[in-house]
Formats: sequence, C-alpha cells, structure tokens
Amino acid sequence: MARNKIALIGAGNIGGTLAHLAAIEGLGDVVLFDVVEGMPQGKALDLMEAGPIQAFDAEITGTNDYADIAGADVCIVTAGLARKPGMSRDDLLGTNSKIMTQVAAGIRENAPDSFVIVISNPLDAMVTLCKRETGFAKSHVVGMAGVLDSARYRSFIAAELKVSVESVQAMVLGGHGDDMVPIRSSCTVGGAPVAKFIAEARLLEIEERTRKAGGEIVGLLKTGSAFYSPATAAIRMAKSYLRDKKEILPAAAYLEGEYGHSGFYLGVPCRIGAGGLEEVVEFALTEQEAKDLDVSAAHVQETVAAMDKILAQ
Ligand code: TXD
Repeated sequence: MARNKIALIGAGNIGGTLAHLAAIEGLGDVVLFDVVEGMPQGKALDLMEAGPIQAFDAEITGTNDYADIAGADVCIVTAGLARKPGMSRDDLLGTNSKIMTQVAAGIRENAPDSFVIVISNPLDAMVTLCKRETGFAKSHVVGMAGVLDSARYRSFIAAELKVSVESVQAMVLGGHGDDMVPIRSSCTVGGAPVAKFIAEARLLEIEERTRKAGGEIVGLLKTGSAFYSPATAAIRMAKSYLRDKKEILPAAAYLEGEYGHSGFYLGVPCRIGAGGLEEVVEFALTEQEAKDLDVSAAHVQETVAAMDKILAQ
C-alpha cells in the first residue's frame, strides 16, 4: 500500500516544522513547496538526513514546482507573510490574499482530491478564500486555529493548577483574532468544571492571555510568530483525517446555519475523519458565549469583506 503524500505549501518556520513532525509521526511522504529557490530543497535534504537517526523512512522532497504536489492526500498551507511586532493578523490581508489565490490554483490543478488545512493569516479570511478559489467542497477545506488556541488555554490552566495538560479539556471557538471565544462552560479539569478550581478574576486573566497569546510570542521573537505549536496543531488535524480518527477538534469550518451563521468560516467543533470535515458539532453555549461568538463572527465577516474589496481592485 502506497504511503500517503503530504504537500506543505510554504516551507518557512511552520512548514519546516510540519515536515519534521509528519516524518516523525510516520504520516507519509512529504513534499515541501515554496517560491524561494533552494530553500525547500535544502530543508528536505536536511530532514532526509535525520531519517536514519529518528528511524523514519518518509521520502521528503523540496520543490518550487506545483506539479510535484500531484496526488497529495493532504495539503497544509502556510504560504504568506507572518506578523512582526505591532502588526495585527488583519494587517497581512492584502499580501496574503494575493498569495492564497496563487496557492489555491496550484492545489486545484495538482491535488484536486486533497484535504486542505489552511494556516496562513488572517486565518478565517484566508481559508474562506482558499475554499472559494479551489472550488473544493467544504468537507475538504478547513482552517487551523482552534486546536492551537485551545491548547494555549489548556496550557495556561494546567500551569496555574500544576496539573497535567492531559487533565485539562477546553475549546476556543470563533475567529482566530483577539475576540476569539474561550468556552469556559465546557472547560474541565479532571472532568470537573474549571470554575471549581480557579476564581473568576484569575480565569478572566487566563482567558485574556489566551486571546493575546499569539501577539505575546510575536513580541518576544520580534522576527516572526509562533511555529512549533501551530505546526503541532495542524498535524493533529491531518492525523485525524489520514487515520480516520473522527476526533472532535475546534477548527475553522464553512458554516451553513450552524451556530446561527452561514456563508463564511468560523472556528467551531468539527468531527474530522476520512470524509474530511464530516460534521460541525453543535452544543449549547451560555448566553454570553453565544453573544461573544456572534461578535467574533461579525469581525470575520468584516475581514472577508475587506479582503473582497482588496481583491476587486
Ligand atoms: O493559528 C494560526 N493559524 C496562525 C497562523 C499561527 C501562527 C502563524 N500563522 C500564520 O502562518 C502566519 O501569520 C503566516 O501567515 C503563516 C506562516 O507562518 P510562518 O511562521 O511559517 O511564516 P514564514 O516562516 O515566513 O513562512 C512563510 C513561507 C515563506 O517561506 C515564504 O517564502 C512562503 O511562505 N511564501 C510562499 N509559498 C508559496 N507560494 C507563495 N506565493 C509564497 N509567498 C511566500
């Protein structure tokens, strides 16, 4: 049985980390694509040479030619600019929407049956554009943000309580922006509601830190944004697809009435299996959480409208 093929569109900080994680996890052969001559090829060679040490046999190649992603089972898109200190994710809209249009054409023409996971920011607008430009079904184009944002929420709570991260379950929904929505009502520690362990004021501080966690790292790195945790999050989603795990993971999905919204992408609980996004899972939110989700959705719609204006120029 042939190995799966994973195409990484963008071989920068996240792309290189994705390639390494995919090889270690044995997800399949990996093709790194980038527009920078030599860079994807160099990273692929470097990773291949790690194979004997880590005992992975994945074929890892680098290319500047979309034809080399032919037949990919999964495409993970990180192509685009990353934030610098002082920049919002929306500041990347102009440049990255033009890049995403090219990327979507490359995927449409060479990997028409692939499951596409978009990472590029501003995430919710970029994944909306990717679906539009590929013409793929909503089941096969999703955005990675919620798994990362939820992991941030979980890690802060675990650190606060000095418990295993595996004992903290939580979801962050909505757009991948400063108005993302940590869903406290379904956040548990050892199966019990988090509010039984952490006071309201401290929980509010943790939830605010979760919303701003991306910017916190950009401020520290100064030359770019987070890449280990975003890559790890996307690999979790790819694994649920490739191994038909049917995990329920927070991800940006194209809504058609779920959570009261339609016609754009928003971070919601998704069942991801061999059918791609198999189901948007709806569960009751508190009144405040539902209101916050609507605010976040409105911001996503504004960003998509701004993107459409730029693309129409
Ligand atoms: O949770 C999330 N979704 C976010 C996403 C988490 C962290 C980072 N987020 C965004 O991912 C970030 O704001 C960027 O928009 C992307 C990629 O971040 P990364 O840190 O990997 O950026 P790099 O290191 O600059 O890599 C981007 C690569 C770089 O090598 C460019 O040469 C390449 O993209 N690039 C292209 N590849 C293909 N096609 C085109 N046109 C192209 N233009 C640039």
